[in-house]
Parts: sequence; C-alpha cells; structure tokens
Amino acid sequence: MKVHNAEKTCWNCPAAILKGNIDFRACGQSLEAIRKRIETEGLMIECARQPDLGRFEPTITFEECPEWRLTEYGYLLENMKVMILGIDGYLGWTLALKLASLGCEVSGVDNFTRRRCVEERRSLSVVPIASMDERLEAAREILGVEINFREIDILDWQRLGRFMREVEPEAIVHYGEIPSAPYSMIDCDHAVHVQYNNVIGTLRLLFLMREIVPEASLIKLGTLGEYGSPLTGRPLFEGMFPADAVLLWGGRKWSLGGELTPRDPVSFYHVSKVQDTFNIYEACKYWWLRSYDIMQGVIYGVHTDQVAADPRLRTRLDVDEWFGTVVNRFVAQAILGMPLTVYGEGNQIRGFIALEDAMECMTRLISSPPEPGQYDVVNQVSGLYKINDLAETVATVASEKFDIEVKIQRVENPRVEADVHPFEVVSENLPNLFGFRPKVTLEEEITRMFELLTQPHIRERLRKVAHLVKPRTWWSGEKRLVETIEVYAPGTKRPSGYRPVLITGKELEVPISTPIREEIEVPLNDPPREKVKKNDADR
Ligand code: USQ
Repeated sequence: MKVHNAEKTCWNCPAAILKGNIDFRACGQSLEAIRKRIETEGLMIECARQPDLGRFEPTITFEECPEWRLTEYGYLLENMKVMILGIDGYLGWTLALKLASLGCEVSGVDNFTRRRCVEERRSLSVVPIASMDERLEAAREILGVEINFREIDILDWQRLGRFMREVEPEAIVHYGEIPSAPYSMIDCDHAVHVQYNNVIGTLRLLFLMREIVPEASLIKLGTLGEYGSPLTGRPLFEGMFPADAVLLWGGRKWSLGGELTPRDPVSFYHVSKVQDTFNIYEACKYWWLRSYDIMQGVIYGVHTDQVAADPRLRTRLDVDEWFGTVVNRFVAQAILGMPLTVYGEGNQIRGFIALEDAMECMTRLISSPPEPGQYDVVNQVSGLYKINDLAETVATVASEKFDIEVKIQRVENPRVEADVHPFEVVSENLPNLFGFRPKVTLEEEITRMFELLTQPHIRERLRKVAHLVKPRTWWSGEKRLVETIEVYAPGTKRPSGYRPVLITGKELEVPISTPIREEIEVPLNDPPREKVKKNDADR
C-alpha cells in the first residue's frame, strides 16, 4: 500500500519558493486563471533546500525527493523546522519532545500563561512539571535533542516576528491559546482575557505568516465544541459540507457543498475558536496561506514514550474544575475517594482522543502539508462516549485493576448544554488521507493514569486540589457549589423517567421532560462525499 503522502509534490512542500515565481498572492487571480497559466507557461519554483536545481516545475514527489525521509508517520521532511506556539502546555511540550525525537528542528515560544492561569485559581498540575530550563536540559540529557525555546507572548508580534525571521519555520503548530471553557465563563474579565489572547493572538500570527513565512503550514488547534451538538442530529462534517449536501427551502433546492458548516459554540472559549476558524479561512483565501484546522475532541491521558522517559520530561495534568477535562478528572476523583461528578443527566456525548493518539495525528498532519491556499479541517477524535459511560469505565478500571471502589454522583449541570442529544461526528480525513489509526484504548490510557496518579507524591498533590474539583462556575454567572442529585454504585443505575424517541432514524432515550422534537424528517444522503472547496470557487 502506498504511504499516505508519497505522491504529494513540491506543491505541498514548504521548501518550495513560490514567491516571485508564482504571482498568485496578487489579488484577483482565480484558480482557473492560474491553472491556465500553468498549462501554457508551466509553473516554475525554486527549492530553498536545493538551490542548485534552479527553476523547475513542482512535480517531484515526496517519495522521489531526497529531502523527504520515510518514517512510521509517512514521509517527513529531513530536519523539518517546526515552531510550536504554546510549547510549555499539556500538548505543546508533549509534541515538542515527539517531533524532536523524530529529527525535527523544534523551536517554540511560550509566556507561561497557562501556569499563571492555574496559579491564579490557586490550583496546580497534579503531575509535577519542571521549569522550562530543566525541561530543556532533560530533553538534551535523556533524549539527546535540542529545543530552541524563547519566552515570548504571541501578542508581542514584534518579538514573535523577529524569532520567526531567525528560525524560518516550515510548519507552525498553534497551541498558544487559553484552553478552558469553564475558565472563560468565570466572569467578564476572564471571558475577555481568553478571547483577546486567543483571537488577537491568532490574527496577529496570520499577518506575521503572510509577511515572513507564507510557505509554512499552520496547524491550528480548534475544537470539536465549535460545532456544538445540533439537536436535529445533523452530522458534524469536517468543517465544510460535502459535495452532495443540499439545502431545501420553500420548495427550492441549493447545493451546500464546500460551504463552511454552521458553528454553535458552547462557551466563550469555544467562541474564540470559532472566530479563529473564520480568520484562518479568510487568510488562506486572501493570501494563499495553508492550514489544517483541527477540531480536536476532549483529550485525556498522560502517556507518550518521550514524556514517560524521565520525571522532568512529564507534561502537566490538571484536574480542577477549570482546567481538568472530564476523563482526567474522573481518574483523579476515584483516587481521592470522591464520587465521580457526572454533570446533569450524563447522557451528553463528546468526542475523545488519548494524548498519545492526538500526538500521532499532529505528526501526520505536519508531515503532509496542505497546498498553497488550502484551508482544511480534520475532526480529530478516536471515540465518542456518553459521560455516564466514561464514569462507568473509570469505576470499572479502578475496581478491577487497582482495588479502588468508587461511586458515581450526578450533580447539577453548571453548564448550558443539552445533556441528551444525538451526535454523529464525521472523521474521515485523518484515517483516509493521513493514514491515522488510533493505537490507544480508553481502558489502556485510564490504566496508565491510575498507575501514575496513585504514586504517593502525586496522591499528595491530588489532596491539595481536592477542594477545587467540584464545580462552582456556572454558565449563568452564579457562584455556588453544584448540588448533588444522587449518588449510586457503578453498574446499578437504570435510567428512570426515560422514554425512547426517534431522531433522524436513530432511537435514543431521553428524560420525559426533554423538549426535543420527535421524528424530525431529514433526507438521508449516502452517495460518496466528493470534496469541493468553496474557496476555489471564490477565487
Ligand atoms: N463533564 C462532566 N463532569 C465533569 C467534567 C465535565 O460531566 O466533572 C462533562 C461536561 O458537562 C461536558 C463534557 O463532560 O459535557 C466535557 O467537558 P470537559 O470539561 O472535559 O471538556 P470541555 O470543557 O467541553 O472542553 C475541553 C477543553 C477544551 C477542548 C475541548 C474539546 O477544555 O480545551 O478544546 O475539551 S471539545 O469539548 O470537544 O470541544
């Protein structure tokens, strides 16, 4: 079987110098006109890595090019220069170590906002993390890799620009955002802080990329929560409607193919991600930047080979109500002997992915850059779960493997979200175009978490944040601890007061009180989803 990116060409390669050779960044040129020009005049580029080649047509494939090396993630550009924004975070640090171990030249910036936000809530990472100096030293000593770090706030565009000029990254991974829905809902100041940092930071980054590294790809962390969870059961496509999607209205019919799908964010944090989506989409359209926007499911876990190689290389793990995500929190609660906090009915469904699998996806995306002007979206999930089922799974692993008996508590839901809804996530790009197959099962990663978090020094840290686990941040603005509705032993609860409803042909159980319209008739199309790019048509 062909490696997924073997047939990509210089056209996708960040080393191909287009500027000055191809004039498509000038306004008003349609893709059509460019294609015509390519047919008549040919399309010539130069290679930043092999200047001796002079000007040539961008037809050399990754498989043929000596600059691209075959790895387990497909072809990877030799010593690829990858800059990670937010390199000190849960994901940034983990990815930095992985990429550096694969031979990439990793650089990164961070201004330690995450550490400060967590401190501000008087919380801490329950897995102790080293200072950046210690991290870099340990990476050198244990993994033999050099990471070029600079303490920079991405809002400080002049300093960031200077660093970009110095490094000339070939890919930029943008993790440099404040990552929490509940944190953004604390009050006005927190909502403004999150949105300003995230939206303005990304916008400035786009302008810098246009100026300094227009050929680099931008791998941007968005979130699956940007789409919301439509009660009609409409599938969550990968950013854009497939070619055969249609809009029926008033007896008339339109194609939706290639249009951005609706967004329905679920917190002010998620709104910031939606705004980023539009800014990046436009930048690709106006300036032929190229980007993969990752709609990532909720991450869980602690393990990659690199972070596990030494305690100083460990990545952070938060379990408080603001920065802890649900699976990580449930494991922590089990170890603390606290019933697992299921919000509301617990029938809300979310997409999830283990840390190790998410890093694998990122590596594959970086190694297979988009074309100039291409804005594409991947839904990065490896499984969909109801929150109730996650609680049951954590309780089972706790009991069977660690002899910890734990109860589950249903608490008031402090968020505004449907806690019973259909949920269909389309996630075809990562497996079909990038060769991704999840490696880690939920149970495996939960087991690894128990192994790490039950270590005495981490238990001690867990006890320090135990009082910050039960939520008191309400989407309504209220500030009070949620009340417990019921506590029950795992495996004993049969939902009461439920009734089955049919939503787009699927039977679901919903509480009697749930105001969901029954039997919504939606035409179901199943022909192959050919991709069209609205972008292309616009040019
Ligand atoms: N939940 C519980 N009990 C808890 C914590 C959460 O039932 O103790 C429920 C929530 O009500 C929610 C779901 O679990 O329905 C997920 O909550 P979460 O806190 O794990 O994740 P969320 O706040 O939705 O967002 C998180 C990260 C964000 C990331 C996003 C991916 O904060 O950075 O982008 O996951 S996604 O949700 O797919 O957008």
